[in-house]
Amino acid sequence: ASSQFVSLHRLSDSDSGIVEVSLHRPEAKNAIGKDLLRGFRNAIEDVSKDSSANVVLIRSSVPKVFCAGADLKERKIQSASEVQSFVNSLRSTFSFLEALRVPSIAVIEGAALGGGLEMALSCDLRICGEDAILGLPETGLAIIPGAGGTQRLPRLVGKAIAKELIYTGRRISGTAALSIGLVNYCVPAGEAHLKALEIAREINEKGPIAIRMAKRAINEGLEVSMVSGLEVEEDCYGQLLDTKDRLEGLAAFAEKRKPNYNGE
Ligand code: CO8
Repeated sequence: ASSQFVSLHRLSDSDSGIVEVSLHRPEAKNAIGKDLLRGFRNAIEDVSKDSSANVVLIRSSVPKVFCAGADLKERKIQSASEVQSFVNSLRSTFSFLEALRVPSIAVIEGAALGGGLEMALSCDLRICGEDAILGLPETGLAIIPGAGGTQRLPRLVGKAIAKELIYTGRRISGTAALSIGLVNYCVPAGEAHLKALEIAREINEKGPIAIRMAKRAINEGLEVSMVSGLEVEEDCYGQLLDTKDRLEGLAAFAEKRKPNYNGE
């Protein structure tokens, strides 16, 4: 389903396991208003229901911007209850994105600020262009990152660096983001989508259920003790034992050919 501000697109042929969710609200630099948020939520719900999707790219179809964050000009945001309900839907949408069974890759060209960066933080990987601008400027608006930023950023880059970025609200370049581990790759401006596709293709060739289980094991395991985490891993591994794909992987190895996985 595509909406006015968000489109869902599936690639074809050997890339058919790759889907792209694109933000498109050029006049507001993809600022997240209620309509864009609803469209985004619907798009990722569609991805979650699509059993043949293996990896999703979250990107912008507006040049030189990923997402400028929450729509600061939308009417009524001065009332506490309106802000509360908006931020609640932002939170639940980003948690839904993070919990998608398939990996997600944020493709960041230009600004990813506030809620825009929080969206990218809810993805599994982030790829940016060199002239990207990343930051959580909320404290400058006398609020704090409220859609996961205070939790996901420190888990990714460590407490001290996250505190500095959040306390100062500083905007950093793609190159600086790479140096602190906020993004997986920083590539020449304009090439983030290509790099993301390259990685998506690598993922798309692997056993699809294995990728889902790897994501679950890492995400669930990191939130609990090591002992419990190892149990999560064991459970995820166990779910792969009876798959046809596991046998196909072994057969392909023995026959010196590429495996042909069906997600079964
Ligand atoms: N909300 C609404 N409109 C925006 C936003 C935004 N977040 N960002 C940009 N726009 C609009 C501009 O107002 C401008 O509109 P107009 O043409 O009518 O004046 C248009 O987009 C183009 O913007 P610029 O001319 O500024 O474009 P530049 O390319 O020079 O700069 C930037 C792009 C870097 C993205 C710049 O616009 C910018 O810094 N934007 C603000 C970023 C920001 O502070 N975001 C908010 C972070 S806080 C957050 O996301 C969580 C808040 C949760 C609160 C909940 C309240 C609902």
